[in-house]
Amino acid sequence: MTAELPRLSRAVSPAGQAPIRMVHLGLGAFHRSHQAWYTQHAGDAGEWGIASFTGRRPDAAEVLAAQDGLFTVVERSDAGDSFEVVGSIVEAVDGANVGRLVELLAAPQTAVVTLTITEAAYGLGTDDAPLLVSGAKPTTPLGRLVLGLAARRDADAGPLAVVSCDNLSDNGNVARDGVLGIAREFDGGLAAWIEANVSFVSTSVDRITPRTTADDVALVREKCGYQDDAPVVTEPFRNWVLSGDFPAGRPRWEDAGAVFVDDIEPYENRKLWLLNGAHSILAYAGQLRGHSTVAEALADPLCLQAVEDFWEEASRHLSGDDLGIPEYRAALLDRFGNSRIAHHLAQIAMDASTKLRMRAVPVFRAERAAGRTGEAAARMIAVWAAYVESNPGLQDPQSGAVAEANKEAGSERIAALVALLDAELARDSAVLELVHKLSSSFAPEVSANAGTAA
Ligand code: CS2
Repeated sequence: MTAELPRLSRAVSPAGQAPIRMVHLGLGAFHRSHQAWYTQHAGDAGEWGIASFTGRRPDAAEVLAAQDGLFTVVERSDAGDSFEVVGSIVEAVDGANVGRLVELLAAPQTAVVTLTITEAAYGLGTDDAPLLVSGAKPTTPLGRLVLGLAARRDADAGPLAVVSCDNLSDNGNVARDGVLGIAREFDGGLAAWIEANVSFVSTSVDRITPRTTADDVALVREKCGYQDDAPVVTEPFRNWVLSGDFPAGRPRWEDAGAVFVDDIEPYENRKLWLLNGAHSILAYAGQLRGHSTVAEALADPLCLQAVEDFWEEASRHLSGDDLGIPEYRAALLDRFGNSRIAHHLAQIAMDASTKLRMRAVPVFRAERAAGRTGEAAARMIAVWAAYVESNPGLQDPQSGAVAEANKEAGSERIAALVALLDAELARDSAVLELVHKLSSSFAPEVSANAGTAA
């Protein structure tokens, strides 16, 4: 029998309720451990409340709304856990409530829109355009954002900043292109207004945040003495690098450690290649070898070697002493090895065709342009190819095309998969041969347990 405990709320944990000046699209665990955490720790946090909208489902908003937007951040290190209630989300909203989004974006005091809508959501938005024109409610995050920006223009509510926090290189410009593509279809005047009034800020975001589990909920209950149905477990490490203008102001995130730079590209590449690239290698190679978490895969010498090899290749294209690549790599080994954080490889494996385009392709191309084979980058693609052969149902924005590729065999299959990542690489027979050769190197028959079954 579990005792009746009070639900987490502003009555249980008195937190000031800041006025809404930020809107977020993509209310999930990462948003809560990152942008919401940074906003809570800004020196002027009392002036910056967040209205956060879910993506596809209302669930996360319902759970959070029932506890006044409050949730517990559990920072988990090897040394133990620490608990903090975060109160910067003052309104949690079902993403389908486009009316509320429109209302908030039309309000002059709204100054910043942050996005964690996943890499896969930045398509050209061609599906959205007719929906907007016909007056029906858009269902994609960028479609909804465009509708909100149209309302802002109509209300003459002034400029604002859109801040992409998804793991894409040049994410500010990618967001701008996506938004303008939809806006142009909707109304040419709107696109011109957006170009003149909306600043698209690029950022590199980092904080490893696995999905919340029932055990996490039970732990918070036991340690904190209240019922929180939406805690978030994360590592102590966090990083946020931003580049761009905030024409209507922003929270003082620098007080919480955020860094503002003129040229973000080296920081983005460092994070996308070294952290996310290693994650993708571990996701496919690790699962092929029977592992389920990042820490388990990293403890397998074959997987670790594949990561180290990739880091060698990637590091050649990351210049600048202030990037501190050796320290960054050493820190990553520590972070990945934090076995108290159960970061599931299956979660990282999803949406590969978008992720590998950012994580493997640039290094592969740079290595080949320098006259080398790019074998370690090729291996990242190869282990994905091997993984989708035995796991054809893997979630992917191009799942139809992956299924088509899987109907082919041998090098034809590899060619079709590589074509989903990069047309030029797919035309290079040496590339295809290399990826094909490597795709059997982590096959299930050489799994970690293969030699032990006597
Ligand atoms: C991961 C990222 O799921 C994935 O693709 O590589 O979510 C990663 O954990 C974060 O970018 C860490 O900041």
